[in-house]
Amino acid sequence: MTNLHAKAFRIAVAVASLGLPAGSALAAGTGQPERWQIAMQNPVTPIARELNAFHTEVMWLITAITIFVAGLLAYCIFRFNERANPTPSKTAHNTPIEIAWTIMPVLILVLIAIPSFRLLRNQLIVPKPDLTVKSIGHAWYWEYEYPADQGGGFKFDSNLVEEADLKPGDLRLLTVDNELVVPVDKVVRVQVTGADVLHSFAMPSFGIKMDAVPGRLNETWFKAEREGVYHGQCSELCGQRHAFMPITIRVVSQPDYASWITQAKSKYVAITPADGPKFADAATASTR
Ligand SMILES: [Cu+2]
Repeated sequence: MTNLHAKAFRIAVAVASLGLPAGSALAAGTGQPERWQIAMQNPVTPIARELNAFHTEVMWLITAITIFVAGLLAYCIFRFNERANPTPSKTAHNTPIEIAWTIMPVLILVLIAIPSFRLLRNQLIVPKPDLTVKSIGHAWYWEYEYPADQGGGFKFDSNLVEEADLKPGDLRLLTVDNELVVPVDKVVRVQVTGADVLHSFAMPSFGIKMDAVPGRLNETWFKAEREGVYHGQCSELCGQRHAFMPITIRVVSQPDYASWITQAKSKYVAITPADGPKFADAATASTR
């Protein structure tokens, strides 16, 4: 097979596997990108599932509209060109058609707006959180804080593992030294801010992306339904090492989370009062 054929074959396989459920183990495409991936990463949260479903619905709608418009265009080109139709009609108006082509697009937009607004609402209104973590974007790494009132009270930096230091199984440009660890099946509220410039906290498999803005506290949430290691990246062009500040979230069982918290408390730096009031109420946190 030539390279081109091999590429076409892989794309065909990717297309064929789109509708299939992912295996029990974390497959490629879940929590990390996959070679020749053309669709979104496999969803692991209810929001990501809803987001992917909405994306697919709109794709089908776009495809139908594109085929319809291309068909009309082709029909006009072949049916009404100068040779096929030497004496053109002088018709300038047709009220029923004009009403139809005004109302139809409006109806299509309403059809898109309903699931779109529902999704936005589900993304923006955070359910009662079981855990709050704070994520601070720095040039060029992420810092995470676990509040004391939830058994944490520590903070740590999360840096990219450079290519020379990767161990087998690590992912180039995605593996970090200190992961954000959260329990499975719990609502995790993530408060996001920036320390210096704009960053964006994004996790494709969770369907979340939230700007990290200096001087502003944004929030988003997720409820991961499967244990595993999930990778994302800073998604706001933030400077020279923008491509080198990945986000890794490890989702573990509740007992594993409890033992991690115990270890982390002795491993990481305690949050001191000098760090200032870091955890705002949901009411004061901005989601815009
Ligand atoms: Cu950044």
